[in-house]
Amino acid sequence: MAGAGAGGDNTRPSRPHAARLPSPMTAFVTPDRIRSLFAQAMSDMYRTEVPLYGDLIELVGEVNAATLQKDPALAARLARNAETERLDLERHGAIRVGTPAELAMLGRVFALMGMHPVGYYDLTVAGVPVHATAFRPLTEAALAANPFRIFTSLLRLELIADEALRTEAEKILARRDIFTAGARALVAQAERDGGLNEADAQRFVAEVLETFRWHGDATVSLATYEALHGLHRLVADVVSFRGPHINHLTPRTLDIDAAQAAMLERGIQAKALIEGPPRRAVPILLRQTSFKALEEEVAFPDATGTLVPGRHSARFGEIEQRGLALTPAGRALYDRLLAGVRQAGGAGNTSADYPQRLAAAFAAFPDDETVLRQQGLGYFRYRLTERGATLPTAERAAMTPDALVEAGHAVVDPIVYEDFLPVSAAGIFQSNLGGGEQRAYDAHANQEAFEAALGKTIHDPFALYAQAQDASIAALRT
Ligand code: OOG
Ligand code: NI
Repeated sequence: MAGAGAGGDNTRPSRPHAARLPSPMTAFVTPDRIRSLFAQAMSDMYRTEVPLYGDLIELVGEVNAATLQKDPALAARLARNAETERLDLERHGAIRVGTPAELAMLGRVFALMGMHPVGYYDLTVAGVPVHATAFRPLTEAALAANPFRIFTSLLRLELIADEALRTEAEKILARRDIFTAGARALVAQAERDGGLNEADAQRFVAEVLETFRWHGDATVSLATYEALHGLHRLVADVVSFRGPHINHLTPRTLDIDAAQAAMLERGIQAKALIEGPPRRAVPILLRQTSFKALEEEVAFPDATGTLVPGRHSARFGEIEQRGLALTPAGRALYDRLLAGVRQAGGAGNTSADYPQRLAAAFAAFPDDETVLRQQGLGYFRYRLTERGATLPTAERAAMTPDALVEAGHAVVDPIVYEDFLPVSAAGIFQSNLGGGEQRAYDAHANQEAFEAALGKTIHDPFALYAQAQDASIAALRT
């Protein structure tokens, strides 16, 4: 399924190259190391490209420090789940690619960084002609090392009814190579040899970074851009440039309401509404807010090669707060309550009373950790207390996880949601594409086609959370 250096599905700290000879000249670095280098390089690049992102990082850092200081129980919980260190590093980004070949190559690039496709997202239901996956680390150890993820969308040109324009878009995409020759060579080398040494890993990251860089000059004429834009803003964004520029990088905050207030205080034009569930005592899944895409100057070549000035909006800022990962039962309840609120309002989440209606609907969602656990709505990680660890193994093994918790022999913490939400993602797409644009596509989810394009199977997120929970339960008994 995953390519070379993938890091595997083990739940212990991964030592994928332990069997190789540790010669200092050839020793391979771990995929975790390459991902950390990459995440840092992306963050540094985006900070210079979009200075507002740097402001956002600072703001979130301040909010997180204040939140941890006010809430020692939360601080202790993060510490015991190896989340404290990763918090300051934690980001997700998003890109959009145009062809199956581009997606397949990205899948190989990300595999070398220990980032694998998890979850399938169909955005056509929200009028955006793409489907997507998130490339992310799979195991608890890899997530703790660096949880960097990239939400990756593939354009579905087949949904474009205008045949002439669709053919033209296909031709334009066929002409470009979004990867440098150096990146291609290093991917081939790593797959052949089974890894990269430190120097090659650094070169690899520098080469790969080029794929995600912003280009202020388009590859198409202004007229072509406008025609593509007429199909959908997103089509213009994907087709008109040399590569899939990173369109946002999102830090994780521990208190999104405080961060949202701080953004508005500093004059950052945050989106009016936070996507996802309402504020609760037990945060669930994912809450996100963004600020609008920047209008950027772009130079479009005319037929003679002369550059003609124009504008495009692509890049924006976003922050998110992550909570409990829900089981299929919990997720079904979430989806049902959210759909009810959105339908009742008639206009999605744009009406003024949406926050009140959202909160009212979610009164039906238990908001107590013990109840959530007992009703099987969320995934939890169990851990023996010091006292529990002194119990004879046979005695421990005879007790259920719940009985161990009740007797004070084990503590239990929510497993954090590491993925995305299709309705929220659609809201993010809509807001940064310029608001009210809604199209109806006569399409349906097509995970098979996406996987065929990618050349890999998508991991089921629920299975990964269940694996983490089960491993923690098994550890209570050993
Ligand atoms: C991706 C939007 C989805 C999220 O956080 O849900 C996303 C895009 O605009 O390309 O990033
Ligand atoms: Ni995002």
